[in-house]
Amino acid sequence: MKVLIIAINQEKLPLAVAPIGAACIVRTLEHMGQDVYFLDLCFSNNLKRNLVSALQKSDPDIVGLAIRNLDNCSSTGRKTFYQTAQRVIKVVRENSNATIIMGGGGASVLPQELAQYLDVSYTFIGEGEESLPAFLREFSKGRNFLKIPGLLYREGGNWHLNPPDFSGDLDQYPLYAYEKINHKKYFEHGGFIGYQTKRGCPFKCVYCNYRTLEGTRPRCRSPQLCVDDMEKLVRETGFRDFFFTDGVFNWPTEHALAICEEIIRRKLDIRWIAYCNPVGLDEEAARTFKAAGCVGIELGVDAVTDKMLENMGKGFSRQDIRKTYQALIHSGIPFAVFLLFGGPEDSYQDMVETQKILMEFGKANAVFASLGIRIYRDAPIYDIAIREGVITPHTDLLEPVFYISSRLGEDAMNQLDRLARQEVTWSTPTDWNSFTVKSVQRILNRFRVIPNWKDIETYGTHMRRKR
Ligand code: B12
Ligand code: SF4
Repeated sequence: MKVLIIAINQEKLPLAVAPIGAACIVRTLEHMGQDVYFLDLCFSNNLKRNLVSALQKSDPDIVGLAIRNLDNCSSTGRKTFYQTAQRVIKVVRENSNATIIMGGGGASVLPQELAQYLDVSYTFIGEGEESLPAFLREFSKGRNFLKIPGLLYREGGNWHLNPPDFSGDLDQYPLYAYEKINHKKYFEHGGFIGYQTKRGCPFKCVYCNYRTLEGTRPRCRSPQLCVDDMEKLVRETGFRDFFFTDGVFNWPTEHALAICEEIIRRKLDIRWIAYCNPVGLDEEAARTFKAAGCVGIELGVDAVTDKMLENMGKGFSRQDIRKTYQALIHSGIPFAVFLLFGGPEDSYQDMVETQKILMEFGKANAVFASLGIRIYRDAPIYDIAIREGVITPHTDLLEPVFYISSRLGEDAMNQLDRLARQEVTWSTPTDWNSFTVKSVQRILNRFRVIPNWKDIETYGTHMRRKR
């Protein structure tokens, strides 16, 4: 069977993200002995021509769409991307008889909505290393899809959804097909070598849907294998800047530390950035991260006041945030703090207090404050939004719907903007969508300033969009 995998991700700012999920699928298929072709549309200037040419070359029986993003999850300056998948499907259907399947982070978050909108009969939720091979075996033989984990499929006009399986052992999976990715191009657009050290997050943040994508039990790839892979990626690609794509890199802490110790032991000369959580990010962890090449931490704090930490389900305390601030400041690792306002019962008072408390803790290189929670069906916020009448069970969530606490008035975004303007390192989506910031990002990407937020203090006041 011939399979063509198409990576659909055309968002290039703040940085272009290499399609490592699609490349995992390519490698899995190669290991099965399938004829597999790969097309990455990220830098395509002529989608139709590139598609037609790939279809002619590969003559596929199956076309697999890797859909990474549906939208930018931003309540202000909203952008949706799923229409690109629709354009791709139109060209595929006009130019081949292949069966279309789809997967990826974007497809997994709202599979029913997307499958119906795009009229695609097979959608994979979550990871594909086990489910896709199982599907292909059934596809060519019995066509009994009942046991394929995480598959949403249409049979006789009815939709069936099999629960995903999160028991796969990451040590058994091969390294993704890195050689199929044009790393040079991604690096020119601020990109990194993406690398995943684990799947699964045990935290219960109110807005998060990662349990559907990866499960809730951390499954770690052994530190030795991770560093073997990283050595190989450096050697084979010639690049050395990594982004750990784990939802929380520093949890379980022992795993993150073991990877860092292995990097240090092998003297692997890399630079890396990761998403971290204040739980367990203490002085020792920060020192070890720095020694292992960490050049930036993106700290998912979201809330700071006791009430909002509780309501956002964060699982850490204000004291944990304070300790992590101190540890990062002492270590000298640049860090950016991400805040998400608008959660249940959030108020202007909480916003003001949040800024005051964080400024008392010290200075982060950047604070990114956004407003409004993108509602997904399988995130805890869904039930709250139903209860409060923000949505009904019939609301179409493909076109993004945001939860914003009713205690914040119509003017919430302006209030947040005004607050952010009081601190030079703070910014909001109003700034990120401005022409000036986009131009600055392009320049920083071009000169490979990483992380691209580390010097915001020097240009922060100029990036404010005039209101
Ligand atoms: C790390 C990450 C980032 C990093 C990426 C860093 C880097 N250099 O790689 C950064 C911070 C840059 C980022 C940015 C954005 N991200 Co992001 N990101 C993630 C995260 C946490 C991991 C993605 C990843 O690389 N996973 C590892 C790979 C190996 O797994 P995978 O891609 O899921 O692939 C597996 C399966 O999906 C499946 N699969 C994949 N393709 C296919 C195809 C077929 C045919 C099949 C069968 C299976 C299959 O098999 C693969 C192997 O198991 C996910 C959430 C998550 N937990 O998955 C969000 C996520 C993908 N991001 C999301 C979004 C929205 C964005 C942004 C648009 C946010 C913004 N406002 O700017 C930007 C877009 C940037 C861009 N240019 O694309 C959303 C997408 C959903 C949506 N609503 O659209 C997600 C799902 C988070 C969420 N909110 O739910 N992101
Ligand atoms: S937001 Fe981060 S810490 Fe919270 S549940 Fe999701 S992945 Fe885990």
